[in-house]
Amino acid sequence: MDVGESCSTQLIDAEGSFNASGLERFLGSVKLAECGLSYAVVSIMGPQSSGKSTLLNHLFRTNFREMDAFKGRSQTTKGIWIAKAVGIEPCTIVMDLEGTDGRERGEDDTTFEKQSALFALAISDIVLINMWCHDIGREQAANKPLLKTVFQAMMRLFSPRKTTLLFVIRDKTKTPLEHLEPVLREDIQKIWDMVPKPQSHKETALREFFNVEVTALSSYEEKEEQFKEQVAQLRQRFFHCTSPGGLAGDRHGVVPASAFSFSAQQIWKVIRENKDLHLPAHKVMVATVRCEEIANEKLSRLASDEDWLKLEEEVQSGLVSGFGKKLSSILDSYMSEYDMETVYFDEGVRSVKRQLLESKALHLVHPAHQTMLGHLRSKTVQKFKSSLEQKFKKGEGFAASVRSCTRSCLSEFDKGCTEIAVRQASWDPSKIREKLRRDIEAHAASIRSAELSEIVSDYEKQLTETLGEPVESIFDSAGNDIWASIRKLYKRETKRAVSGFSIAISGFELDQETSNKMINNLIDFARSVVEKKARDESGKVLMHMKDRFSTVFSHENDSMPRVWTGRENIRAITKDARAAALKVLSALAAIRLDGKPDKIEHVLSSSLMDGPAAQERIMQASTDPLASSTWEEVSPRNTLITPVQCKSLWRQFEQETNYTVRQAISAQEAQRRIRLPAWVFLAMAVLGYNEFMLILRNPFYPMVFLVVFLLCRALWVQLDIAQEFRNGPISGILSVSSRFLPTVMNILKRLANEGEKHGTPTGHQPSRRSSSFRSQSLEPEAITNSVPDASSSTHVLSSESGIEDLS
Ligand SMILES: Nc1nc2c(ncn2[C@@H]2O[C@H](COP(=O)(O)OP(=O)(O)OP(=O)(O)O)[C@@H](O)[C@H]2O)c(=O)[nH]1
Ligand SMILES: [Mg+2]
Repeated sequence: MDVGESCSTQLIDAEGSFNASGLERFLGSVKLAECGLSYAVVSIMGPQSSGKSTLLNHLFRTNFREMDAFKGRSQTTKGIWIAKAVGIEPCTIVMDLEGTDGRERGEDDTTFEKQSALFALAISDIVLINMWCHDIGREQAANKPLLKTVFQAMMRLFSPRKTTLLFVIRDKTKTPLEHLEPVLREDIQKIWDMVPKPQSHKETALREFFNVEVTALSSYEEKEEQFKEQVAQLRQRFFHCTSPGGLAGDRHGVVPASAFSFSAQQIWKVIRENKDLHLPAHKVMVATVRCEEIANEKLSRLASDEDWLKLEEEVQSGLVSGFGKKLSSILDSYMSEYDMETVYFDEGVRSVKRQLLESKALHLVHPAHQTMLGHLRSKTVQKFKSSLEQKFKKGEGFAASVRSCTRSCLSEFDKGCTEIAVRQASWDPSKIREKLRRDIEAHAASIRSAELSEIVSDYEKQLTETLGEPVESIFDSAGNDIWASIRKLYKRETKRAVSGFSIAISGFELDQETSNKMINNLIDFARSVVEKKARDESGKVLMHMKDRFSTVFSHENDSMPRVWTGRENIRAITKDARAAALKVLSALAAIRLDGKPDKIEHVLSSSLMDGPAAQERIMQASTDPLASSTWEEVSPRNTLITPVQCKSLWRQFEQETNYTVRQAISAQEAQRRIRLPAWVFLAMAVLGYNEFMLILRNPFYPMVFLVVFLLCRALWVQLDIAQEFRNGPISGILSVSSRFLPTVMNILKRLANEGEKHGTPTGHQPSRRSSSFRSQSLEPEAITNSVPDASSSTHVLSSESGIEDLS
């Protein structure tokens, strides 16, 4: 119930219920929370109907209910009422207590009296003790039990400060105050001495607990003017009473105004539970609770702060410039609000709660800071990637580029960390920095390995090109010492590649062991190229041998194709050709990159080239050097063709080349048959001289001779007599005789056709055909004298009639 400006409100009712909501409303309306420590609490105690409410209303211009003098003296104020003093600075809260010794509660029920006295002492700076003047010095005075109650209550309070007890003597008589006061103080001392005290306060003087002040007022009923005047004087003492030396000058242990409501509630709760009231502990408790409340309120306001929420959202999508400053200032504003609101609370408590608030607030914003660090880290990694690529492209050494980029990126990261750092926090970004360093190292390592792989593959490609085909060509040319040439090529190209490779990897500053390993790998690769090529060629060894055989067998020393005239020593030529082929077999039997001497050629030559004699030797020696799968002094790794394989290859080779040799022999024999000895020509000249002269003298004979010659020649060509007789005279005669007549007929028919055509306007045509006939008819002779290629073993001869014949 609010009444007027003083907002008089019942704080505790007669049953002892605390009106918390009423108090909150009251404090809100008087704006006590803004006062900090600058407020005073005054309460009044005294016998029932002793004019307490009347005094307070006059002193503080409050509106406490007073007894209506015309209705008799009965209890007016029940419980405890609270109001604000009007016109007094600082803010003064006035409490009007239920009178003591009231007949309404009965003589024995002093519980509420004691509880309210204790409550008033605990929360008031000044307690007015209202007493009748005529009670002073009286043994059975009404104020004695009251004082006893007050002092006993004080023993339970452990108050850290001195409360002012202002004794207000009502209805003062003509006896001056100077005489009354010593008597009153004596009365008070007597009661103090009588009050049982705890051992620690046995000798404690009253003044150590209270400031005792005494004042006297005239009767309000009888001398109202004087009463008002004296009250006005008394009122002056309440102005700025909280200043040092004032009635409420001792501010130790004052609860901050914002905690007044909570503190009062707690005190009343403790009093009702009949527990001792330890005010210092209570003060700490109040500070703890209030500071916690304030801190929680700040934290929840921070969590929903618009600036913070906006910042938090921005952080999700990338780096936010000025993050550290913005966040620090938001946090700062809430921390300083907390500081302001808790300034009057216990220093220890508020600083503990401040730390707690700060740590909770930092906990709230920490994820955003971490996200920022994450952005910073990924941005730095990207920066490192691009700057490394640029530097490397410019031709700076890889290791040097990595070093300088790492240095600059890490220093940029450190700068970024300083920018996003929150002033209130001491978050250590070293873990993220370490992660960043690992990211950078991992990227550098992956680029290093990719670049090195590319270099390796470039040089491997180069080696494949510079060794592969040249090695193949060496095998093809089948020179004198194939492996010496290969070794020379291998050494030259490997040396060149190794020196280029060493320069290319120097920028990576690899340790000696790694670079040596890579160089060795490259050398091994070069070796493997040669070995692979040798292996490939060894798979085609038979072809190489036949090629070589064919080259030697079918060509003269000057590489011209050999024409079998009948004078050649085919046996010797065959032997030479086979020896050359055996050399090829020997070369392809094993890899000889190390240049170690071996006996492969010797073994092959002695076992395969010496013919039956060798076979005989082998039979006698009981051990065939080629009946083995390994070569002496050659490792299996270097073996391309085993001795056993060589033997079977040689057998196959002989079979396939025998045909070529036979062809050569046949050609030679044919040549020999058609050549007449010289004496035949001499005999013919001597014996046929007369006939020859006869023919020369008669011009008809040469003409007939010419015609006969041409006919015979045409028959020779058409019947391919040389070819027919190649398979023996009998089969030749049979074949020629069966084809003789049709051929003659054919020739005559052609001649007739030619003659007919000769008579027509385009008669020059036959002569051309005839010359063509002649020129073509000479060709087969040359062809039949050449030897077919051993490798193909199939030779196609083209005759004038267009018939294809397999020889
Ligand atoms: N004799 C005398 N009577 C007074 C004085 N002041 C007030 N009264 C009268 O005493 C009666 C009680 O006044 P209240 O102010 O209600 O007294 P109270 O102590 O608040 O009474 P409770 O609240 O019931 O304990 C009223 O009739 C007043 O007129 C005074 O100075 N002298
Ligand atoms: Mg009253």
